[in-house]
Amino acid sequence: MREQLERLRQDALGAINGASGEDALQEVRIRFLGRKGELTALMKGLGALAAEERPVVGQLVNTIRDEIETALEAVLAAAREKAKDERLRSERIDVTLPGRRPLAGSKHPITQVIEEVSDIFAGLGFSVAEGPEIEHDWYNFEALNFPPEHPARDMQDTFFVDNSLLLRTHTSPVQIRTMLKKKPPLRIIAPGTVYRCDSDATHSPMFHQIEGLMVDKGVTFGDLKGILTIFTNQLFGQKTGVRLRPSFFPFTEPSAEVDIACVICGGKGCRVCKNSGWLEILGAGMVDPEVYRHVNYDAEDISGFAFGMGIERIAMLKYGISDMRLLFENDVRFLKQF
Ligand code: 2NL
Repeated sequence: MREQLERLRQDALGAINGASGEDALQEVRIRFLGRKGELTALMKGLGALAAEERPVVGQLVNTIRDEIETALEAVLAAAREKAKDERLRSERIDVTLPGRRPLAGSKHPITQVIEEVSDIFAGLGFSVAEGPEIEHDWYNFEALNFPPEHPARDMQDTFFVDNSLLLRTHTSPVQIRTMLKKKPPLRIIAPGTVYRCDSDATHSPMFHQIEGLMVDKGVTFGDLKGILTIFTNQLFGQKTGVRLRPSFFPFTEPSAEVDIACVICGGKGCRVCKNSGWLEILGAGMVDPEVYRHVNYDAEDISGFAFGMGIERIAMLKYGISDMRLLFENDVRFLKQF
């Protein structure tokens, strides 16, 4: 019996040292110490021993069980530790690696110009006004003193929805609506989308405009020139030259076209300014008394100026874009440059 116990001890310790991994060690435990294990089987032979031998061998069984148990625990703990180390190594995160940047969008250059122009005029006391893109003929043409047979009212130039509804051809109707709602003094700009029946390399049927309007007692052409000079200097740089040329619009009298010294050649003459040294960027003028009559303002009491500019043209000049169609294709490779 002692010999059998000694052999079992050797077998168990050998099996423990030869087992790799937790599962294999649990199997060793069951094989030797389990209820149907080898040590339990040997203990059944205790009864056959002489009475004086029994406690001695019993003691030996206990010692061997403890020894196997201790060896198992030690190897098991080492196996668990090793498994944990491997898991930590495989799951390790290098916190010094640069993070992955999420793809960020950017504002469309048209939106950027609208915001920049709006910010400049906000600094001059103007607030932003908005209105519908489908307009009544009266707000788009009649109130602005377009004569009934003016070519702009033609089907060839304007998208009509029906006899009297149309897609606004400028943002002036926003200012008409504002004047009908509010009394002077008034300082507003009206940015927005406008539509004209025109489509080629330099004209899009949908484009963007910002118009402005200032009405108060005693507003003069000098105020017009002063405000628009401050504006162009802020948008294109403090040293940008500005000039006014006489012009005509149905809704202003007198009217002027505002040029800036060419941003490309500085006034020497180049392809962009067609060798003139100047770029036209604004139309402006003193609001015609006929317009005041339509919105029930007293032209004897107040005066004011208005102006309008095309955003696409300003965006092209500011960012050096050579083809307007790039602004409408929405190719991300183009847009992400701004
Ligand atoms: C241009 C010229 C202009 C206006 C727009 C305006 C509006 C009202 C009354 C009088 Cl409600 N005038 N707007 C005035 C002068 C010029 O735009 O070249 N736009 C692209």
